[in-house]
Amino acid sequence: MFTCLALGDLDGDGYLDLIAIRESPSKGYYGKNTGKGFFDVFTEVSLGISHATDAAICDLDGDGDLDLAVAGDGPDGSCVVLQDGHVTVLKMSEPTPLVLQGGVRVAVGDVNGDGRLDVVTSGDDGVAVALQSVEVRGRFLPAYALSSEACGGLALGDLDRDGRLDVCFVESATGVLVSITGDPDFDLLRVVSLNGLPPGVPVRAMMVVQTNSVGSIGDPDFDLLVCCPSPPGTNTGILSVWASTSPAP
Ligand SMILES: [Ca+2]
Ligand SMILES: [Ca+2]
Ligand SMILES: [Ca+2]
Ligand SMILES: [Ca+2]
Repeated sequence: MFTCLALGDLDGDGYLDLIAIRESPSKGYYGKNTGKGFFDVFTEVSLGISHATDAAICDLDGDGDLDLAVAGDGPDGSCVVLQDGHVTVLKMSEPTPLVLQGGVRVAVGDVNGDGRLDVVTSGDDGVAVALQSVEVRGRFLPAYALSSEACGGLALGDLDRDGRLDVCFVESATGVLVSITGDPDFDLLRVVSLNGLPPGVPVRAMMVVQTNSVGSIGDPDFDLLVCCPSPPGTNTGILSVWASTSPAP
């Protein structure tokens, strides 16, 4: 079963390519966009983990080539796969497991403001962050937990506009939406903690949006969209909008 599709111009030819993640057996596939309306033969990308569920495409090590961060909720957790030099045929390095970091969702962003991208995952074991090493680009430190509750959804955005990315997720059992600074120097400070979702409802997806960019709420704050699937036997899901109305700092 395929669990994730992600787009990025991995070979740098100007056309968006495709990464597809299959959970079991756990594999990644790269489809090169030919630029003629279809994707070329899918080639396998080694992930080295079981139960891969989600992928983010980003230039993790800052060398100009797009890389992969992949969430996995098997015993060997998540991984990163760096691109090995800019070549005409995609060449990925051996996957590197992320220590102490499982999950079903993955996001990439610089959560501690050091200019290096970090990897965040969320899932039944909680939310974890692996900071990128300041000494060695592309190497990630053992993860630390932002929450040890079963969590759904994952999105990064600077909700309080203090210049640092915040990590947003829902603690599933209580339905509490959390936005927390991902920087360990800030002692896991919760920027926002909101009740409102029914306890126990799974979260399918979460986005941070700046709604003034689509003209609906009309202020420059970042707002959150949370999407929950329909409960069994019903055809009504939940789409929650958490609109920030805080004044400009
Ligand atoms: Ca391409
Ligand atoms: Ca790279
Ligand atoms: Ca960082
Ligand atoms: Ca912030």
